Amino acid sequence: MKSFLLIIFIGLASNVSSGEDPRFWDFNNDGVEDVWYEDKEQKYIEYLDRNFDGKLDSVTTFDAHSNWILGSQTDDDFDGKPETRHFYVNSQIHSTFIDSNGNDCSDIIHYYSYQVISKSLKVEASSKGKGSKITEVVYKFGFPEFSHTYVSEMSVCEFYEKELTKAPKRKPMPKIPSNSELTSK
Ligand SMILES: [Ca+2]
Ligand SMILES: [Ca+2]
Ligand SMILES: [Ca+2]
Repeated sequence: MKSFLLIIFIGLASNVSSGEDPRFWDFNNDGVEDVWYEDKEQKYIEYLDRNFDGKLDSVTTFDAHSNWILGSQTDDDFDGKPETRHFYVNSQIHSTFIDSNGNDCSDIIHYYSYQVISKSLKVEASSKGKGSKITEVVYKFGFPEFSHTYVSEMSVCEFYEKELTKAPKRKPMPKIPSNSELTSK
């Protein structure tokens, strides 16, 4: 681990001295870029290949002025398809919505309190063909403290849509004028 950090540090030092921000990195030195960045108006996007298989598995949007995270999408089973969306408030993780079976309705949802996992919901279609079965897990110190199961009249997709209304809306921070903009007024 120490040598890995040292390599990163040397890499950072050499890039910083060239006077330009690095826009991509090859972490494992296999000649394939593992992270790169794209600049957009008021934000920038980080593209990441966490398991070095050459396939993108994490896309995160940052506010360009504060560097706060606005939102991210990940492929956490590394099958090449993103299924997990992460929502943030003030750059802190608020909730994670996972579509485990690829039907465009998240069926596993995690909620966080001050960056610590607090509650999980798993929604399954009822075996009776109508409604759904929900398993709720409550955590303490990131470890399950208790769980219970209940039934809902709502379908998996209806339940997901109701939970999605609780997710924070993504909005870029207001643009902070640069020193040159302020002095030119
Ligand atoms: Ca690489
Ligand atoms: Ca990957
Ligand atoms: Ca996936």
